[in-house]
Amino acid sequence: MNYPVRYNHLGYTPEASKTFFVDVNAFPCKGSFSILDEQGKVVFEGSLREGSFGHKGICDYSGETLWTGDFSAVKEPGSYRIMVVGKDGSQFKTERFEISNSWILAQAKANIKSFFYQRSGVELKAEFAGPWARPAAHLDDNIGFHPMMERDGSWNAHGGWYDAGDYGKYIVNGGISVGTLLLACQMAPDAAAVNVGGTFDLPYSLKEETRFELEFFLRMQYLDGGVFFKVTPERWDGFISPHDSDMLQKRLVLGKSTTSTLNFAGAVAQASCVFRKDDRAFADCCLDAAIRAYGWAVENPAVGWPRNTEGSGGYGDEHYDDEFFWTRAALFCALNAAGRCDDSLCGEVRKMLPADMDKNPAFFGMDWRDTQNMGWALLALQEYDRELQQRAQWMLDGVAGEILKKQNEDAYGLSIRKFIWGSNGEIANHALTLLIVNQWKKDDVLRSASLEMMHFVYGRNPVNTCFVTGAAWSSPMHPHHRLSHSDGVEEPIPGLVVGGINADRQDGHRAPHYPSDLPGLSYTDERCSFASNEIAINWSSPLTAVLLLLS
Ligand code: 9MR
Repeated sequence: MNYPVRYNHLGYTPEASKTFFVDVNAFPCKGSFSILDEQGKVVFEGSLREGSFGHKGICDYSGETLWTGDFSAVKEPGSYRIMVVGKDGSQFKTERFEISNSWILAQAKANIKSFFYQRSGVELKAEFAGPWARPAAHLDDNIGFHPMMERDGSWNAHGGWYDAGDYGKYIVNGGISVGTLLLACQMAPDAAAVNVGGTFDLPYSLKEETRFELEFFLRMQYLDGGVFFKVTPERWDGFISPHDSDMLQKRLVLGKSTTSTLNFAGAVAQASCVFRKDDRAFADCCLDAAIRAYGWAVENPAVGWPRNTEGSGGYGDEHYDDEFFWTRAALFCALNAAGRCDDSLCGEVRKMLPADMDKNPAFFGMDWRDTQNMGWALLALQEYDRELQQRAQWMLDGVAGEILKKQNEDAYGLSIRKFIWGSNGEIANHALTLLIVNQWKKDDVLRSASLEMMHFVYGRNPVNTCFVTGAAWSSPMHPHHRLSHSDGVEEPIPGLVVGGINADRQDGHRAPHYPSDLPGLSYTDERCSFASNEIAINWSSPLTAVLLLLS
């Protein structure tokens, strides 16, 4: 029998709304349900209502007819199951889940730790990494330039996070990822400063983990201010360890582009604000690097991506206005935070920001290609310039309203309208937009709506999967992730969110076994499915941010 109940496999929080759905096509039922406690005792009985959110009838992307059970009245922390009774009298009980305040923070910490596991070039010691310990490899501290660059010499591109399931290290994508995490540090400074802890205690906080990536970023800047695009193996690696990859092939530096230089500038300018109180020298160094990068981009406003995908992804983007906006917004905040509002550069970028805003209306979320929401968020959250702040808050308020409207029209409470590559990242980014607005609106509706989106990521979805490794009974076991497949450990590295449902199925040639042709069932827990089951730092970062803000 297909699993007929859609619920958050981790759990719910005591005070929030708690709903689940039953697919009544798969399980014709009587319309009543019970909540069972740890001893199997019925603690709540309720009736299912037809439809889910504002949606009634058949969910077009999954073919399901969903009815909703609401047990928000159960507030007592503990471990529970849902039970529904079929028309034929059969009973269906879910696995256990919790009602608690702690699962969100525990998941936030697991997510933060997943960045530690993505570290390149350094040893991961068993005391911190447990069974996933590994020796230092891919040092990248003395590597050559790609032949496309027609350039001799070598470069120190040590450190940084692997981007995803592959061993590339990219500035585009690294930028939006570290930028999103820095935004979380800014919005939830206390939570971002807490040590990660967990099974293999890590004495790092989110803030410190972001610094690991930022230090790699600083190494990728050339003397002229421009920033290299990526570190790539010559050819795509097989599913081997970093150490074995070192035995087989070289790694090379490739770039520079306007996008990589501006991703760098935006992110390190943000870093100069976040680190200013703790480490002024580092903050100044970041600000200086951001200014030099911006200067390069102004001189070189349309240098394209390197157009090489022989050993790593493309991240091709030839639209630069959004990156300029992000950078100018970040520089404006960083110069003010450094007490340099009288610098001519601060005045210059201030003058250009209204036109940047005209050109780059906010989207529902940000991603590696469209970064303008970072600009909007930074301006909405700053207090140096009231006019810019008000305009940015007004823009994002409007977007949040649209997200809420869309959420209520969808059977699963999503505001996305298509499942694309990395849909879980997009869902998390929409949730993050709501929580950014919540910073000044303090409206519980925004918080609840973002939690509803988390329910999808953690199990309440048509493929009945908790999309984060190591989190629940239904978590992926075979992510498209070279580190997880080459370490001899059966369990994948924990805390990583996979891309999730992707109706475009770009991996068709690898013959993955998708459960059906329906768009909403385009997910399979198989290693070959890079289009649905890969992990990536830019999907983990908004998820981490949302969980931290909800914790
Ligand atoms: O997330 C990226 C997605 O938006 C693109 O459509 C796709 C194809 O270009 O690439 C994705 O990014 C991959 C990158 O190119 C290489 N590392 C793995 C990334 C996640 O799959």
